[in-house]
Amino acid sequence: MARTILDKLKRGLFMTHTEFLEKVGETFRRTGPVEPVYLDQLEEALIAADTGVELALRLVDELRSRVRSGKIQTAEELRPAVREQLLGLLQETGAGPDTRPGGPPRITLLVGVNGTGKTTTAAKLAKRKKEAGKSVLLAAADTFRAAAVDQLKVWADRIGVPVIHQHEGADPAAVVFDAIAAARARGIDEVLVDTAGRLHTHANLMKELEKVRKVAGREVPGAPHEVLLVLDATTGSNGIEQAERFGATAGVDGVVLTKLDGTAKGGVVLAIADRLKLPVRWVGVGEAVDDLLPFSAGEFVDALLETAG
Ligand SMILES: Nc1nc2c(ncn2[C@@H]2O[C@H](COP(=O)(O)OP(=O)(O)OP(=O)(O)O)[C@@H](O)[C@H]2O)c(=O)[nH]1
Ligand SMILES: [Mg+2]
Repeated sequence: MARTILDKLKRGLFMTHTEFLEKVGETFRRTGPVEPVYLDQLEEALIAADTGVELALRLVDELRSRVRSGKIQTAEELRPAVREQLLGLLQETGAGPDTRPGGPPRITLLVGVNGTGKTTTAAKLAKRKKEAGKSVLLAAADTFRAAAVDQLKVWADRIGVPVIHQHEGADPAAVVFDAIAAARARGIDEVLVDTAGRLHTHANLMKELEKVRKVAGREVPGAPHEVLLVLDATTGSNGIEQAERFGATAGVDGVVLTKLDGTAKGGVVLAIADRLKLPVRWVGVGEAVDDLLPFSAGEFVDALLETAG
């Protein structure tokens, strides 16, 4: 398993040979006393990798002061120092899958703007949970487009889990209500709710999500137990802005970062931890149903730094 995430991440990170890899690699291959230019290069590389300017400056300033005070003396000490910084940042948010119990049924909402990978992730998660021995039900609460229900049905058939849906234009909260009733009747452990990424306006979408949350909470104490914001890693810092818009109203408490196979800008993981203070719980590394991996801070940082050669 550990190999899988490293290999897939590395494949993703290798796809585009960015400045990050060149510059960080260059810095980490240095030997002897630390020169100011090494740290400048590291700073540029972090910025180029979409960590966000503020974070890059903060991390490298901290290294600079350690160099000044003599705590870091040689270039060889830079890589472990950066590793420790990045790990610390990620671990603060409690990165990794959410293990808090809930339910039954335990309710998870998948939210996010259109096209980020909510429906695919709902299917991938359903398969993982099923394989972990849980009974799972999918709720098709994206009623905005008829195709959304069909897409979820195709996935559900493929992985062999039931899906609760209504007609196009139905009230998503009613779909969730039905799904919870069905889950109760069938003794299902987990309900995964796929939601719409786009409505006529952002305010409508937020209102709709709020209603879904309310209905879930009324039907099952403590629900929704998990609200996962699905973010597309290839959108870089735009994704962070989307997240800020979503987070406040939708009660998001974790992130699924999709399409990490299609970007060399893995730094967005760090930006999520720093700016949103949200844990990355899962990463999507491809379009197939098995291409969802539990996020591990250690594996991620190693993949990032190892790739930098
Ligand atoms: N390469 C790659 N593609 C992904 C990943 N996750 C999702 N996709 C693709 O992204 C596209 C959009 O995925 P959906 O799951 O339909 O996204 P959505 O958020 O449900 O979209 P809307 O319902 O329109 O808001 C599809 O072509 C997926 O196959 C991933 O981790 N890697
Ligand atoms: Mg969808």
